Amino acid sequence: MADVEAALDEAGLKNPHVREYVRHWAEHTGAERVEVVSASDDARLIEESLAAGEIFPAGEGRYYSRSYHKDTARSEERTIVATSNPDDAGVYNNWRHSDEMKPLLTERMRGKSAGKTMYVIPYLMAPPGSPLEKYAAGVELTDHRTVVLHMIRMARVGVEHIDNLAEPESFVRAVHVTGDLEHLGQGTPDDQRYFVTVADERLILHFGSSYGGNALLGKIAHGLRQACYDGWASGEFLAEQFMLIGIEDRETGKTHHICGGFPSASGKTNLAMMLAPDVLGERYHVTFYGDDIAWLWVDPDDGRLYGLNPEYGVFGVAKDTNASTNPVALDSIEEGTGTLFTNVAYNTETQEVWWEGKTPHPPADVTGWHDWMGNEIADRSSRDDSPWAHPNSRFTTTLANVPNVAGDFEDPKGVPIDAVIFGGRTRDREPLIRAIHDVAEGVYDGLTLGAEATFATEGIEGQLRYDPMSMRPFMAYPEGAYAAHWLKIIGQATEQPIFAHVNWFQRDPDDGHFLWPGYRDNLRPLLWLLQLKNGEVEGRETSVGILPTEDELNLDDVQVSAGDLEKILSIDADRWRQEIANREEHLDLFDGMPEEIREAHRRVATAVEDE
Ligand code: GTP
Ligand code: SPV
Ligand code: MN
Repeated sequence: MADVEAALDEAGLKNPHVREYVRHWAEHTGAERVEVVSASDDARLIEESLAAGEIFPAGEGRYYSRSYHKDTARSEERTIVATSNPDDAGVYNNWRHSDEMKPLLTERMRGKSAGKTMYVIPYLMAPPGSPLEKYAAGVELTDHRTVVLHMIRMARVGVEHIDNLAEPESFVRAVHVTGDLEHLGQGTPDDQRYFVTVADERLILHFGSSYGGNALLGKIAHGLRQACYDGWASGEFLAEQFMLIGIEDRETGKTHHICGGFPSASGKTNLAMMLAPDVLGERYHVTFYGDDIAWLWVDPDDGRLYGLNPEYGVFGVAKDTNASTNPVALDSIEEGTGTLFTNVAYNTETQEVWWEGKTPHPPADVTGWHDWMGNEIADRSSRDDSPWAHPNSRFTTTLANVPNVAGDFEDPKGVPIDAVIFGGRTRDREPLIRAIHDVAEGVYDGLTLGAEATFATEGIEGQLRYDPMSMRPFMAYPEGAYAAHWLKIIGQATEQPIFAHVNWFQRDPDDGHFLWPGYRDNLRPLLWLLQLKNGEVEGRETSVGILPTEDELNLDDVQVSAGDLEKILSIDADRWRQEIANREEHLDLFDGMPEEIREAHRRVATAVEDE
């Protein structure tokens, strides 16, 4: 049995509620040792992980890890929000009663950390001093050292974050037990995994994965699911899967802030790290605030909507990251940054890493190269053209490494929001950008965000589905109440943001090429949106919003054909009429959708009918 008291004393961890929680779970999971972690332990933990063969060097000051091959993405099916109130059941939150889930998870975790170290990770999901700080403190317990290394990069980690709480018992209890990954029946009818947030007890119990959102509990389970619930229960804020950027105009000296939701693996990190196109680079500079989560609240003093990033790092998709798509990302993960790569391809001789799209072709000399599962590329049959890296392979780096991180990214208040955008992978229908003036229509637009699912979730890549506000996998309470809460929070703002829908992913139906070059060029439609808000351009009214005219959009040096441009700046009325019918069905799924949202739908439907 672990000497829990000694470990807690040694770390100087005094909060009696935290001590009791650690004691309880150490005993329950049968952990052999307990160790309290602070960010300053990183170098030692890295050494231990290297020595144990859990991670490998990937050049100077960078590391590589591989997860179990059936454990590479979030599982939506196995993810559950539990409470004691059946009214909390929504369409997407997979609600179950806590009386059912807590005993089930408790049983599943019993004795499962035997022989292992249980790491105690006190963390804070907010800049210190934030008005939302009381929702931000948590303690993750995990029996997986690589999870600790990730948490140190992704969250503010240290005993100081939980020892001086205004309400010492009020921290999120986040328990992660890995289990025997080789015998959990991932994806079979006998799947043993469970990822449960007991939202009304602020208790997170995740069993059966050591990957990403299943295991880094500060990020997805707390920062999104739990915070989504807390924001609603308290009536104080929104927690959304949103990126958050600043666009600085060096000519006017003004910075505007835009936040927005795109479903998993649909471009948030890339947008947040955007380097302005060369021709616009003298004038505009994009600053990074957040790439995956924003907490939004309204300051009654100035009536503005504020957004803050609760995270401290980036867990980014590797695929297609290269010097032309995202040079900022490459700088953020260069040697010496402490970056951890997961499930990319790895060269055991040179310690290099590679992923699809890093270079146009894989390395010609395959000596030493291994695919993400650890199989030697040289041993492959010539018919095997499966990717070297897993499509959901990732890099983990801390915000301090991101060259365009905003100077005030740790401002406890966050930053005032000028625009809210929604987008996703939509191969047709959605134009490059359409601005929405009315707030109810903006919220309606987010709720009816339809896009293709990606490899960030197991088993559903490419399926077109609705993903309200990009929160479908993280929704914690019923959608009707969620819509009402959005209207309430946004309604508190006296200076409201402009809403817009964007799409970088429209494709040619014949050859499948993307009609818009995307990435750095995505700044152009955003600049237009800010100009529209400031009354500098007028755009063109359509049934589904205001579109830029060709001359309003700055297109200097853009590689786009006239035909493709015309397509992404126009509305396909027939396709939209079909979409309205689908939305009708989608909205009918939800109980208690506010009348304002239904009205917005009717207005858009009538306009589309007349288009
Ligand atoms: P999560 O971390 O899963 O929430 O994803 P995310 O929304 O941050 O997505 P990310 O920016 O990591 O991008 C996911 C994938 O989309 C990567 O493979 C990118 O290369 C690709 N991508 C991002 N932006 C664009 C774009 O403008 N055009 C095209 N064609 N692909 C893009
Ligand atoms: C997502 O899937 O939306 C992510 C990655 O941001 S994970 O942390 O795995 O959820
Ligand atoms: Mn995400």
